[in-house]
Amino acid sequence: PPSAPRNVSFSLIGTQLNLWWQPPSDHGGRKDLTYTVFCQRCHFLSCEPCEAGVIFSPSASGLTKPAVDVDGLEAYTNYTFAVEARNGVSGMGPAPQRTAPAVWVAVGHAAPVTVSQFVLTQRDDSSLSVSWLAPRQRSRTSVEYEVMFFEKGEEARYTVKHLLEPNVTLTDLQPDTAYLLRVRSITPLGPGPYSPEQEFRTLPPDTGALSGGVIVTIIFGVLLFIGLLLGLFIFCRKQGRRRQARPDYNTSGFDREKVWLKPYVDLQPYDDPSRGVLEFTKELNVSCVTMENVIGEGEFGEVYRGSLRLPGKERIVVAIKTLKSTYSDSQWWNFLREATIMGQFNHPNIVRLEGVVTKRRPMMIITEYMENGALDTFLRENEEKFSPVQLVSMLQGIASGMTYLSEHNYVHRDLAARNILVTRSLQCKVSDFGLSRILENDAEGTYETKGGKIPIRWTAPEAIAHRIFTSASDVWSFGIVMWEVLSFGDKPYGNMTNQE
Ligand code: 30K
Repeated sequence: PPSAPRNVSFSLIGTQLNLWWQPPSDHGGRKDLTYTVFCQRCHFLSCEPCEAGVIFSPSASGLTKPAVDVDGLEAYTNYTFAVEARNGVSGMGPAPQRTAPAVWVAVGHAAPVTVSQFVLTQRDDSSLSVSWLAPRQRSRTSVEYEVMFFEKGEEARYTVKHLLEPNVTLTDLQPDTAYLLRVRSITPLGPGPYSPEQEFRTLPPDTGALSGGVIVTIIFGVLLFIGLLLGLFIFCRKQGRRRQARPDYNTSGFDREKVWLKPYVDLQPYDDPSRGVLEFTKELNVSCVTMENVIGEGEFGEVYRGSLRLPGKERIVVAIKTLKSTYSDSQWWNFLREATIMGQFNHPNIVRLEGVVTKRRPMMIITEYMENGALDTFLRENEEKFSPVQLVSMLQGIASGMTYLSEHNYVHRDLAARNILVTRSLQCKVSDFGLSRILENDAEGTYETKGGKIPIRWTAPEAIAHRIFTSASDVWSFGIVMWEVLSFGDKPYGNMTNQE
């Protein structure tokens, strides 16, 4: 029998995988070598054989060439692929290792696909309804469609519509006129190619006189509609009154649903910052908190790994930021500010606050534990180990956290890979809030005029020059983070000085 194939490699574009490998070093002295590919779908450490929807071309077994294309993988799913070499005497007698080490493939977003098979579902003299075949979708990938249409011969005056479903109704069209439309699908990986142009024509204007019966029907219809509107209006007013009369159950302020999409509240308006903290965070009993070992440096003191055991709840692993005993007023203020801000957010890509200890020393901010630590060091330590799709899905997570922050009117001002934390499953979460005044302990906060240090390499020009920090300048920093991530943690602008 042959030995195992060598160096199994792959490339992944969207959900389309290409696998190839090198032939075994020992063919067993025969010429009837073939390969078989085994596919498993994995969730954490448990794997099961791939379902029938995964298609191998030319086939999964009996391959004579050392390569195969795999289609029909599901987005956001992990797979392993093992390649076995066989020949006519495989299975007879003791066999050497004939399967190459399995490769692990983490599929991210699906790539957009060309849409086809347009059908005109309805039309009249001013509208056209068209649907098309949704690309074969075995995944939860979000797909949107972009329709571009224009009157035939008037290509320069086109209109673009975005849709979540594979159909569109174009309205306010000219009667008896031909329209051309093109459609493309868009996934988080970007837009796909446009479909070929499709031509549809509106009906000629309807000039037929209305018969008496039709007029009576229309009058009834209009009356019924007005009645419905009135009913709805009265119903809504009653509901509104009932809601106003209802008492506010939760006065502790820890009900995060309440702050959904409302601007975050800063500590600034409180005379006594400790009161502000009470409104948005949970004061924990120190006896529930166990500190284990130091995992890094925070802005105000050491960060520990530890555990939190709340009464009646399971023990959870947490990170504990401490405020060193020699704190200054401004450090104390920023420490409380970070907890207050973090306590108002609730999003999968924002580091979650478990609670605070402010009544005992050292003061502590207790947050979720992130198994892979800070993104910049994590990438540097794992250079070239992730596929572009994995890197882009990290960035997608950061973008989603930042979108959430901007929706709550929060400007981060220090978005950088060093301030992003990574979970075991490579999910990225934004951290380091409340530093928006002074970046006291960020080593990158170098340039200083009145108003504090600025991390030059990450900061938008208008923020450097005029201190105009907005969500738009956070977007600039996100651009720098994209560069950091795709370069596996290189320093932006390399060896150039901040001045350059
Ligand atoms: O698990 C962790 N949860 C955290 C919550 C961690 C850190 C923070 N805040 C820091 C974020 C980065 N910023 C830099 C200016 C300072 C504040 C909040 C956290 C860490 C961690 C601790 C200190 C610095 C950076 C990250 C963490 N480090 C780890 C290292 C780790 N978790 C898990 C493993 C590990 O192995 C080396």
